Amino acid sequence: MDHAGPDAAASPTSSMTTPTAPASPGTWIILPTYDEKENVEGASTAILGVVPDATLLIVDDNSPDGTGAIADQLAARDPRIRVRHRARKMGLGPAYLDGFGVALAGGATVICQIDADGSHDPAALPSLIAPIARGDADLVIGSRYTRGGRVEDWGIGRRLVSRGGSLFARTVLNLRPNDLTGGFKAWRGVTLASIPFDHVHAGGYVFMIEMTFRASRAGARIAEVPITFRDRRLGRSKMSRRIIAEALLVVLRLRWDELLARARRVVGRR
Ligand SMILES: Nc1nc2c(ncn2[C@@H]2O[C@H](COP(=O)(O)OP(=O)(O)O)[C@@H](O)[C@H]2O)c(=O)[nH]1
Ligand SMILES: [Mg+2]
Repeated sequence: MDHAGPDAAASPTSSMTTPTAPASPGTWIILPTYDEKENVEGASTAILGVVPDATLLIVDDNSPDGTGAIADQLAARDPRIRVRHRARKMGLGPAYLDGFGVALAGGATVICQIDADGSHDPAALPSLIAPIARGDADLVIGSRYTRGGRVEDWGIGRRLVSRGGSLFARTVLNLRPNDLTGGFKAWRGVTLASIPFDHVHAGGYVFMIEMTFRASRAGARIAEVPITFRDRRLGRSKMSRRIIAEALLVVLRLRWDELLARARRVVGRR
């Protein structure tokens, strides 16, 4: 894949130890926001402090608290920041797909996903980007559940949902990564572009699982790098029972559809 070429050339292998990422003009960071007025500026500053030549795309679902207007002010001050405004809250999955589409159309070669609430430390971005720039992986998961990864501050309920959801999806979908529910990831642009977005079922957070599943089945090389996840200090989580129920159903449906397609192929061959 010649996509690894320019990135690899621009990235000395010593980049792992430097505080900022290697020169990465093709890198886009997608930051979805819904009611993050206390967080959006701090997150943007922290991200661009670590990857100064990346493009930061904030995807806001018309947050009632005015996050979108704050994002516009940030973009007016800094040409590296762009804002995608969506008409209303349509869920995290569609917000990400929208952002991915904009990034790919803008020529992104590496696309990162990160939460706006400080749970994902931007300082880890170089370690997520490096395996892609080196040509060793197509999708890198910032992982809480691999050796060296951690979760801080979450109560037992939230830990169970996250860890249990990962285990459930891993078993049902027969996937290798340990952290399937996290939202801190880096993608090779061409890998993301090879996934047909209009087939993606996910409205809510099951999007994280579904995209890793689709990438894996498409033959992507997936790596996990350890991260420390911290609960948000400001604002409120948008996680809900509905989102958890959707995740269970979508995981089962993905497997069901796959088995059905396989059975049809066997019958078709007869
Ligand atoms: N654009 C958009 N962003 C969302 C939506 N739901 C959640 N987010 C953002 O996605 C990120 C993760 O959400 P969060 O509530 O922190 O989930 P948690 O960390 O799993 O509790 C945050 O940056 C949210 O602002 C949505 O419907 N649309
Ligand atoms: Mg969060």
